[in-house]
Amino acid sequence: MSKKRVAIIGAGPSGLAQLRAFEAAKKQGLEVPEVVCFEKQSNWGGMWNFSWRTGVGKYGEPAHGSMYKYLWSNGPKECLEFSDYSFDEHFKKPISSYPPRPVLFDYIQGRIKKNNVRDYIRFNTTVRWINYNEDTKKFKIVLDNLKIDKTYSEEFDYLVVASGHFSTPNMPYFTGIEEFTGQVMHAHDFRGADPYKDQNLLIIGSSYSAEDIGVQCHKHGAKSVTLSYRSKPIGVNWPEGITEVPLLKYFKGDTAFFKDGTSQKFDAVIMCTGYQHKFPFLPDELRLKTKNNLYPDHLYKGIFFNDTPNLIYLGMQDQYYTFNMFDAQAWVARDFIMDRYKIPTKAERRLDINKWLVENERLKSSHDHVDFQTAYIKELLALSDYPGFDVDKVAEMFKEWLKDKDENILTYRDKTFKSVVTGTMAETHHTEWMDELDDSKERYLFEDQKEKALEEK
Ligand code: FAD
Ligand code: NA7
Repeated sequence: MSKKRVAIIGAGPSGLAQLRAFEAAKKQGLEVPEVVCFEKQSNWGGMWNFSWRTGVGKYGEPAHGSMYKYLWSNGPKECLEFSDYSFDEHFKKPISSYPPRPVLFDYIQGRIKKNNVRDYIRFNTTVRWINYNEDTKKFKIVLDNLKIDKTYSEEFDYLVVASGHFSTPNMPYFTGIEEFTGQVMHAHDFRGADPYKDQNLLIIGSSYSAEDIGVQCHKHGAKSVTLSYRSKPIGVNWPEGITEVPLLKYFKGDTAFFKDGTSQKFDAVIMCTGYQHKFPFLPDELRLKTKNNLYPDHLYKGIFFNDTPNLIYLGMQDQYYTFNMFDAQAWVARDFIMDRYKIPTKAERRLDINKWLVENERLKSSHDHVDFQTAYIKELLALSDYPGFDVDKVAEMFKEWLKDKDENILTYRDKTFKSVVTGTMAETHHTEWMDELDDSKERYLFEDQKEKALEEK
């Protein structure tokens, strides 16, 4: 009998987790299916693979990246640590709790390089379209090899969609915006704070992107940052130079008018208004339709598409937990594909989904959100042999992180946490975050040694 074939779309942290899950099974001596991962970019890492490009990539595909220069982890690294590949194993020394993007990218790559999975990835390959045949139970995938400009198709028994959901902007309209005299763009196209030095900047939105881009621009010399919220303000203790105002009503020339009757002139506007779950390669009946939330409907255990469970979605939730959640999901998906984990009937699956949806509706505070996702992770961990970790301790760290941000949004990244994987206490970074303008791996990892060597000379 020929081997089952599994297609994975995307070689970001979720797709790589899936590859790693199969490698782990192979190392245990189990026979694994044939796995092929399709990645439209020329390298792995998804969001963490920084690109200066905006608009389209080299081959005219929509640019995936939304990350920017000077991006530092927005939560403690101890909350996302792989439980089968610790920070200690990778860096060989304790590092701080909030590393910059290149350092986390290095960590992601470390685990994957240790397992020879690069061979399973077809880079520069876009998944263009998918059809599912109900009779043969196979997915026909139409692919574009971007480098040689060639379209072809292949058939698979399982499809894992790991294409991310923070890439297609949600871009609202505001009256008069077309006449605004400065630059208007979405956070997806933000590539660093430098252009906003000495500018008066308006940011629309009150979630992670608004908070972080606002703080980055303040740090790198914006004259003022004004955050405009729709539902509720972020409400932390903002430093002088950053203010929050209610929602923007309209623009007139370079002036923005807000709901509370105030107005102000601005040089630039950044819409930090979130992203759309967008799957242009999937037909209606296979497409996940959801807003960004902690439990998207139609996904049993947060991953199996209920109408067609051979279709698996990874990482589609709003995220407190990231890398370790993708791992926990990928391990369960692997066991289902390898017939080691059985799922109940469609009706039973629906009841289970509904239970989570009802619970999700009840959540009020950020602490409730953390507890909800923690319960979800625990459920996943019980279903596979992904190495367990102290999820309750991680939940405590998330709550500590929320408190730290409330107290001082400019210094929370100077705090340190203890790993639940190794017990190692993080180091204090050699430079306070507000004074650290260089986010390179070299400076982050080796600057203190360089300084010590100079002192000793
Ligand atoms: P992605 O990383 O988005 O990867 C998806 C991959 O799929 C990409 O490589 C893409 O090229 C590929 N792809 C998409 N469509 C196709 C197609 N049709 N054909 C072939 N390939 C395709 N998380 C944290 O833990 N800490 C942080 O500090 C943090 N900061 C963030 C900051 C920003 C600005 C953003 C946008 C996200 C941040 N995140 C952070 C969350 C981040 O999204 C996750 O950490 C992680 O990258 C999600 O992994 P993923 O594999 O699900 O998706
Ligand atoms: P989020 O977390 O989905 O937040 C989107 C924000 O945009 C949220 O504050 C919304 O306000 C706001 N929004 C959406 N539509 C509008 C309109 N029409 N007008 C005003 N405000 C609006 O996206 P982020 O980009 O912040 O974060 C995504 C990821 O990037 C995250 O995982 C980080 O790690 C980095 P609401 O509260 O709904 O009223």
